[in-house]
Amino acid sequence: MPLSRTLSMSSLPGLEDWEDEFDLENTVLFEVAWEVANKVGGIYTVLQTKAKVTGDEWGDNYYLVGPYTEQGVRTQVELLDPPTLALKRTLDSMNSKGCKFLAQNEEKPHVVAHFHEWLAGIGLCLCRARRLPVATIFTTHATLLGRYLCAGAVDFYNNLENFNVDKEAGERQIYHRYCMERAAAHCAHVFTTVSQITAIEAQHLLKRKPDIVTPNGLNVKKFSAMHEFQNLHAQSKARIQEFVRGHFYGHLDFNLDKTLYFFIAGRYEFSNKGADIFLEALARLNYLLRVNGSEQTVVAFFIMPARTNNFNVETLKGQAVRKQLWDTANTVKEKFGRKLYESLLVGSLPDMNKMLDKEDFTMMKRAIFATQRQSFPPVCTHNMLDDSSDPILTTIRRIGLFNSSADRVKVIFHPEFLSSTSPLLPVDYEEFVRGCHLGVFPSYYEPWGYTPAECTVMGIPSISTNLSGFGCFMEEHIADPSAYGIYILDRRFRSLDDSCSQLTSFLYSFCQQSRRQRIIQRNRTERLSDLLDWKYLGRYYMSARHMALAKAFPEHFTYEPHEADAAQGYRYPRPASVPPSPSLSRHSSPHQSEDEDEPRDGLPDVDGERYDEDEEAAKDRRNIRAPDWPR
Ligand code: G6P
Ligand code: 1S3
Repeated sequence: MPLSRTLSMSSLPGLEDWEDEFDLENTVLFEVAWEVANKVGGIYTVLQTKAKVTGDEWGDNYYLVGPYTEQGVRTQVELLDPPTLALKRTLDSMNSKGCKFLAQNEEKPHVVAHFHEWLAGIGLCLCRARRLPVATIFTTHATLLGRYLCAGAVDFYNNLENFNVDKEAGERQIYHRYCMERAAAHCAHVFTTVSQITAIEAQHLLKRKPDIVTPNGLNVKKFSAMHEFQNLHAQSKARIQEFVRGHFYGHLDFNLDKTLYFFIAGRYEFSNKGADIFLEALARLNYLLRVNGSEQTVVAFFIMPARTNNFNVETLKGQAVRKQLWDTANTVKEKFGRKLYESLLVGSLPDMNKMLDKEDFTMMKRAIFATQRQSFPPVCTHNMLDDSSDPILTTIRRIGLFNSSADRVKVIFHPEFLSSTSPLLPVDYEEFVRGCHLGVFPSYYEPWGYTPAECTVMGIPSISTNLSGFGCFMEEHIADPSAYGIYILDRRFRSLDDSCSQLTSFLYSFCQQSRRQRIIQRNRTERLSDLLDWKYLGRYYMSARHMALAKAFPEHFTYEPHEADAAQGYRYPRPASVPPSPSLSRHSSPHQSEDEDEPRDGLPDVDGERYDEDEEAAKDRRNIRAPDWPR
């Protein structure tokens, strides 16, 4: 009796549930990676978020294999006895022989072993070399050589087919690792990668075309009401504002209500992740906002870990000064309140001249005095070990974004991942993203790119590129991405300078949106989250496993190739009731204030039309054209 499984995506308009019938009885799945319960980078996110859908499909027959780290075991692993006799015997045998294994027992299950990245790929090569009866899959999340080539000054995408791969790998002293990666790709029954653009790269650099593209998904948290995630934005923004109040003490001459928070985050690969072009665009944005007399201020955060020896004194002082002001205000408020209360108790209105005494004024003056500072607010929150050669700091020095009063764009480089226990900015990454207005990820090398995807599921607009897997995926599946707050920068067919101008124009037009337009746009962004849910994207991994089983055990399994292509041609429709770009839907009056912008009862007015979020979403569903899949 075949096990049947349905991937439900009923909230994606036009995309039907995906019924899958595949006999998984007596079949076991091992997923092997260096990042199992070991938080290093994006692959950890893939495995951790995917675990639920994979567990739903495979139940107790799903095993994740990773490195043993004390920290990982303490914080992420629940120790259990082996659930089956077969596994117990295998583990006992491994222990007694110093870790030699794979699958030898009487039950002889069909084993699928899925290896991620070259580090784990060596296991795959050994499986094949020893002719173990295992269906193997190799997924690369980036090619080693691609990452190295892009980090140098190489016109990568125009020369993909021309690289002498052995020579290039040798020159970069990664030949041994490159060979392992290439061997794993070739040994695997099924070779997959995370995006179409990386598939092309792999074809040229690893010399094998991936069989299936397995895009990365997320676990999407569903809110019962739209305003819930909007409220979270407001709450998290308030936490960021508190930090900004402290960081810019003595220079708080800008209106926090008209301040936008942009950010870039990720592995510190300066040009691969696009920090270079982002800084350049910020300098241009600063100029545009200044010459146009804009009231908006932008605070741009760079969250990229670098070598430091802790927070710097000036940054810590900023938060201490803010706290002191807060404490002073509270002390005075309490004294004031007590006097007011005493006065009311005896039935008289207080004499306002006697409400504050000399001591109160002295205390307040002292607190104000502490906010005097001779220097600009720091651009970096930490003491950097490589301060003079750090690429972000070097560029900031060159473009002169020093957080002066005249600057409309302020920069804060936080060279450490965020944590809710930080004395500086006590928020975790998710809370930080929710509080920001725009994520900016103008990567040059980005096989997938989880950062913009995370923004999307939290309803925060983002900028990605047509050189990132995420950007290409969204471009393919959404009729009008920018209307949904998904801005895709062209880094493929334009010069660096032209891309930078395009990025500047994205940033500048974002700054010109009213609060109401931002709220509407966030609603639309959040609506796309289903597209990035593993409940939908998990189907590609299923296909890869089925294909591997069919190749390794053809007498038991057959594979229907159309499964993998089931969603090709699917396009999420353009929002039904509004112009394609939010920058086109302006106020009828130029004098409308931010306060008037707030949508009342969820029914703001857009270009004279009444706007209703639910109505718009419903129209989207009605307007969807029949998808032309499967092909
Ligand atoms: C959410 C909240 C609103 C708040 C708004 C601020 O939508 O529900 O109460 O006014 O965020 O938006 P902004 O884009 O200005 O941060
Ligand atoms: C890689 O991690 P990275 O940031 O070094 O794998 C991630 C997960 O597949 C992917 O999202 C990212 O683009 C790759 O670059």
